[in-house]
Amino acid sequence: MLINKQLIEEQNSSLLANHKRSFEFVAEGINNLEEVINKLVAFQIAIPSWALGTGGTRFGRFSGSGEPRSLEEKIEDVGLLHALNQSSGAISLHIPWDIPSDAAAIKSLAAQYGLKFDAVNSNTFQDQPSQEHSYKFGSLQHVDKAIRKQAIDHNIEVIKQGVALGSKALTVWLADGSCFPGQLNFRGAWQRTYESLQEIYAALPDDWKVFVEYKAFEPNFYSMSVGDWGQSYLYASKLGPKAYTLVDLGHHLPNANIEQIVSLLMMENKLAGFHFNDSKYGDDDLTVGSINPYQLFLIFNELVEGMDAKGMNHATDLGWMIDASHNVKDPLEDLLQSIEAIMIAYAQALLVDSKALKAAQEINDVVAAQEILQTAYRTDVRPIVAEARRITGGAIKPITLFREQQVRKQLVKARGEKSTATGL
Ligand SMILES: [Mn+2]
Repeated sequence: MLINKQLIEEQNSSLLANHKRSFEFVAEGINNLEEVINKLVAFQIAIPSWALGTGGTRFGRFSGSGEPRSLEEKIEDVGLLHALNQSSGAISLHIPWDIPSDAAAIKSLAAQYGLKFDAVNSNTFQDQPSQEHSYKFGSLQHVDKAIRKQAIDHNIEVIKQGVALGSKALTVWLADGSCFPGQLNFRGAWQRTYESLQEIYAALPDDWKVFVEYKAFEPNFYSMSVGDWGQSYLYASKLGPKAYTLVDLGHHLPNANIEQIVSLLMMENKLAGFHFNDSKYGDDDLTVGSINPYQLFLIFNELVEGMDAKGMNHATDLGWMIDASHNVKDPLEDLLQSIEAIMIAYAQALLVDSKALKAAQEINDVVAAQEILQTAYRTDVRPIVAEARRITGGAIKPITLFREQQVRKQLVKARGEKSTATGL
């Protein structure tokens, strides 16, 4: 379903007087207001095709209702989010969960909703019914050459699917690793993974990138073949200029300084982009900003500082994706919250007085440095983010509109009480 533009306008006009008041109150203290709003308008975050249904845990999955039953319906859902917030103008597909039967038709359907295709994701972490060999003991790292070949061929197939959709990057996340000491020779596993990645790299079109995503643990609990940013960086640097490191916020050991990782990867031109989510303990895939919004702000602070130092375009030079999905919320409301959290953190980072911060750092004024960062972080930028949505035709209050219009109820009516998102 499409959200009627008129409904958005009607809701906005009923909220306009209050909105203007809070907007003007914050806006008064911001020198570069126009620039901040333009940057917020340009900033788009890709929605993963696997986040549109209710996520499961390893203990089970409680399906929601009215989940998208096909790729077409997933695109429809992302279109709905984008109509509401004007900030989710891209979709990231997971192959083979979402193989388009007719790429041209899917591409034009997405275009109707104003959506582009972000990075395509391969999957060698589970066996598909049709496949010959099992990935039980790994894919690109496997000791058996035939299994490595199957995994390489799959990645090349994903690139082909992505080319047909106008995507420009392949994300490789490997579940490969070992669960027990002695199971793997670390150098052997590294070398085999590297050689497999080289073959995939060779199949990339000229204007494509490959993102090597790392994860500290799970599903393997002793070693992961791409376990941290150092290992990913090693692969990416040896592979060549089209290979980058992808940072998934939930893929670190507890208390890792992610903002420092981001800063250094950017310094070396090896940061691909993000999978946003939040976590308390491990790879919890919780709503972005739900646990640690200050960390999210600090990451954006490094991003803005680092991108500006290199003259990068915030909106287009890195890949911005959500990778979160959970059990207990309506997935669309969850995604609206995640996008809002990202936009808030980005807006706050744009407010940091970077000159004053640099000056404080030069004289070791630790107190002033903290004050500068926290002044930006403690600014309530929600009206600024809402204004960026409003002027582009989005809703001042997306979740309220989603609820008032009983969007989920309409989706259930169209798709059924017991529809389960494909791939989940
Ligand atoms: Mn991820």
